[in-house]
Order: sequence, then C-alpha cells, then structure tokens
Amino acid sequence: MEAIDTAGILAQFEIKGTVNEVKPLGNGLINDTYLVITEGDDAPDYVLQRINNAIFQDVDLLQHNIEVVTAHIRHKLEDSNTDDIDRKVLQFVKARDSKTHYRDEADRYWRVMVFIPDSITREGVTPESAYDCGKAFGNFQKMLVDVPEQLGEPIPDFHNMELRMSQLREAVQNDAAGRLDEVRDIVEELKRDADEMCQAERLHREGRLPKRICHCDTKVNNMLFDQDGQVLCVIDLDTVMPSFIFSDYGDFLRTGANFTAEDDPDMSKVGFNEAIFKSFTKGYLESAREFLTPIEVEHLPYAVALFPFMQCVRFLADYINGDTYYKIKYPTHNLDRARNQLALYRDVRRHDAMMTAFIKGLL
Ligand code: GN1
Ligand code: MG
Repeated sequence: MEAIDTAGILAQFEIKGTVNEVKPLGNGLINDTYLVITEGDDAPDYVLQRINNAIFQDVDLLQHNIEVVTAHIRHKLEDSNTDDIDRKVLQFVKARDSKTHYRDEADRYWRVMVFIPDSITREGVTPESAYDCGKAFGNFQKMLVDVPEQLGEPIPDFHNMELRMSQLREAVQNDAAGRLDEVRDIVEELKRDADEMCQAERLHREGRLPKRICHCDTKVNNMLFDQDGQVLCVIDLDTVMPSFIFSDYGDFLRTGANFTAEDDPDMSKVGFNEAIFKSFTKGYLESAREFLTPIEVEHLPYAVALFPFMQCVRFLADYINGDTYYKIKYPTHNLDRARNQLALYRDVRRHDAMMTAFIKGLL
C-alpha cells in the first residue's frame, strides 16, 4: 500500500483534540477507511475515509447528497425529541474550505466523520435482527420522503434493470474474454425473464411508480448497533439516491435471506430463508406502510426476485467482460457468483404465492 500522510490530510479538517493514532478500520471493498483516535475524552474519535472516485466520479454530487440527507434526518430526530441524536445520524466534519471533503495533491478525495462511540457492526442476520433491520431501513426511507430538493445519482442508473440488461447484451455481443460459450444457457434464461424483471422502469414511465430517496446498498453491515443489539443508525451513504423503494427492500433480502454467501460455489446451499423474509418484511412495513402506495406494496414480492436477478446479470456481464468491475479471488469467481444469484432467484420465484399472501396478511 502507498504511504499516506494521514496527519497532513487530517490537518485540512476542523477536527478537535490531538490525534494519537490512525489505524485501518473495517473491511470495505470500495473506500479505504481509518479510525482516528484522539487524546483524552474531550475530543471525539473520527473516521477518515478515502472516497473511491474511480467508482464515484462526481464526489461533489455524492457529498452534497450525503450532507442533505444527514441534515434532514437530524432535523427529524430533533423535531421528535429523540435522545442521543449524535449516535443516530452520521456527522461530517468540514474541511478548511467548508466543504465536507478534501482533494489532495495526488487527486485523492478524503472525508472525515465523527466516530459513533460504543457502536458495533454485524455480519450475519437472524430472524430477530432482521425485524430491526427492516424497521430501520423502512424508517430511513420514511424520514427522507419529504426532502425538499431533487438529489442526483452518484452512479447513474445504478439499479436500472433495463440498463443492466443492455450491458449484458453488449457484453454478449463483444464476448471480450471468449467466455460466452460456457454461459449461453444462463444468458438465455435471463433473457427469458428480462421483460418481467424490467417492469419497474415501465411503471415509472407510465407515471405509476415513484422514485424516492433510497439507500441502495442495504446490508446488515451497513448499519450500526449499540452494545445491546439495538439499531443506532444506517451508514455507508455513498449510494443514497432516487430509486424505487424496491432497492432497499429487495437488496437487503438478496443477501440477508440467502442461506449462504453470494459467492458460495456450492449451489445446494443457496436458498431463500422464509423466516428472515417474514421478519424483515414485518419490520419494513411497520415503518414504511404509511407512505407506500398500493403499487409499491403490491410489487414487493417482485422486488425480492429483482435483486438476485439483477445481481446475476451484473456478475455474469462482468464475467463475460473478463472481470473488469468486481474484485475476484479466482478466475471463475464471478461465474460462481452469477450461478449463486440465479439459484437464489429461482428459489425466490417458488415463494411468490407465499410472499404475496404473507404481505396481504400484514396489512
Ligand atoms: C458492490 O462493495 P459492496 O459489496 O458494498 C456493489 C453492489 C453490489 C455488491 C455485490 C457501488 O457493493 O451494488 O450489490 O457489490 N456496489 C457498487 O456484492 O457497485
Ligand atoms: Mg459497505
């Protein structure tokens, strides 16, 4: 790893106290993250992050979104007299030029936020915690339904299924890595269901399905819990943007309700965990039902299928392209991921009727 002058970077931000130690934090694949420990108890500790501007090319837009969203959530928490607000929403530190990010001489982008004390992250989901996660992500969307400005997309068309399908078609057309022959059967299966999976974009064009501000990377490790296991707040706000509410509901279940990891090469372990689906959905609807429209609610089972389908399309396109986007650990890693997500998609589809009936029963 290149040597980073963290002291020089931190000096660009209005942080309090004296820095004692800077050490790597977490296991994020996209940004580099450090914990900044200050001396004594008077000053908070901080999190220093290098923003990956190869993936997030418009850092001004990205940070603007995050500033708007965190300020809006803070106001909501203040208005409802919530206690311990500083642990329930992220707080970014201003740089000397009053932006919330700093660009160094090597064109690297940095930001600093206050470290939330006594917080932990989790990697696994249980039926109990899935309920809390559902409530928290539903509440996140609920707090943001009335943001008074139009936010931009830090990654344009990020969860646009039509675009993801056209990227797959283009990959197939080019066959850049000569891998098409071994995946033709998967491509055909995806093409068969593509129209059905692209219905959100059509409903949106017809004016029947709104876009709302969503998190767009809902995973259990993107929230902080307190020592008693209660959710404190949602973190990792880089992909916050206008999307269909399906993004947050469906993508959480894609990872949370798979019996195994998204890259498990043993397809017999892949499957849809009904218990987690039920408790997450119960929590989500408790927070979200008051703002969701009937069309949104009716399409929740579609959202559960959409995300493994979309992720299969993305992994497969990357495999065909010769692994240019996702980091891989071995040559067929993306292919295993694609097969895994396809197996999950098929199993979710077998649960269509169950999901519809369960959601109906909750309302
Ligand atoms: C990427 O790096 P991670 O796991 O937070 C991707 C998500 C995918 C996910 C699949 C910016 O997220 O959309 O669902 O990999 N994020 C981006 O593992 O492309
Ligand atoms: Mg993350």
